[in-house]
Amino acid sequence: MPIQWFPGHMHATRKAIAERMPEIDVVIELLDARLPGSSANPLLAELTRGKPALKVLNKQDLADPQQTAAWLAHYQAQAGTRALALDASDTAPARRLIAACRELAPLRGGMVKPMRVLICGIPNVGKSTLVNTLRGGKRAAKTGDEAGITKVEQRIVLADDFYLYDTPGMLWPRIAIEASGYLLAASGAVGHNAYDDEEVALALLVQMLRHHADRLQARYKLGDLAGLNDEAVLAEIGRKRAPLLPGGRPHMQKAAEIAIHDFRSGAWGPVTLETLEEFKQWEAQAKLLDAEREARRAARSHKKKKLPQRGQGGDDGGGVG
Ligand SMILES: Nc1nc2c(ncn2[C@@H]2O[C@H](COP(=O)(O)OP(=O)(O)OP(=O)(O)O)[C@@H](O)[C@H]2O)c(=O)[nH]1
Ligand SMILES: [Mg+2]
Repeated sequence: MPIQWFPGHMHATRKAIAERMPEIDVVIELLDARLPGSSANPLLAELTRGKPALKVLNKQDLADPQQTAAWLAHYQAQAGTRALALDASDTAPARRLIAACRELAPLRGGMVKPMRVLICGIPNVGKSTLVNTLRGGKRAAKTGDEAGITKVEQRIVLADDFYLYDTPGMLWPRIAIEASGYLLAASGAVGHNAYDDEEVALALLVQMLRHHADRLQARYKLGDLAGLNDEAVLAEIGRKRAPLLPGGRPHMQKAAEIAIHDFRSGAWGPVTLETLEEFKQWEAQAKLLDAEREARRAARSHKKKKLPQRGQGGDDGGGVG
């Protein structure tokens, strides 16, 4: 089942960001470098349109450097946008963001016109970690490895003329690309009650088999990969890493939890789950499906309009004698 998660606190965040935008000079959107397309929030794109933008591919330490370079080039090419990759807990590179903000909004600065920077992105992507790093390691914002740690917008004063706004993680009301929903869940951006571990682990393994099959092979000592699909790999993980069920069957739920945990913790080594070309295809497919759905909806409502309405005269069957 496609994953959708847009609970009440995200409605509130959407409203809070919309209200804050008029006074924001630069928007820093954090993306997950392991899923640089799926973690880009279209709702944030809409809310922040027209503002100078800095795209940060965060968790670069967990991502494939070659893929990160390709995705950076893609985002750099967008108008009014700069992109860089980071490990949010690494101080020196994080501080480059401050210089980048000043370049993007050169007219801001000084006590009269302080720089106001909004930090936004999907849940669990590392926004608050980055804020703390920029504060020189002082824990200004609470962080944690689950979605929804930051509950309300928080203003952090970096310097007298430089303010940061840390915002709660936000997704969007309808995730049209099914694969993206699964990868977002795998990354920890989705509340646990909104997805099924096995479905997420299988989607994760599909992408791993496409792009980093050798890592799975090494981690789980899989032997020959030829002919192994996602389900077979998950079963193997279950056989190797979890107690077997009665009858010697692999425990697929446990295997799924192990796969997701290993991905999140970086136990597979640096991996990127989607290429730019692949993500563009997903987008095009989703658009097509949306257009088909819309056409069906229009046809249904057209048919409904043409059907004679009971009791409204003009037809044979509607009236009561
Ligand atoms: N490996 C790695 N882990 C990171 C990085 N940045 C953040 N994390 C971890 O990711 C988890 C989430 O970090 P937070 O800073 O709480 O994320 P957030 O975006 O503020 O999350 P919400 O407030 O829930 O939206 C924490 O366990 C961090 O330690 C990074 O660059 N690399
Ligand atoms: Mg946070």
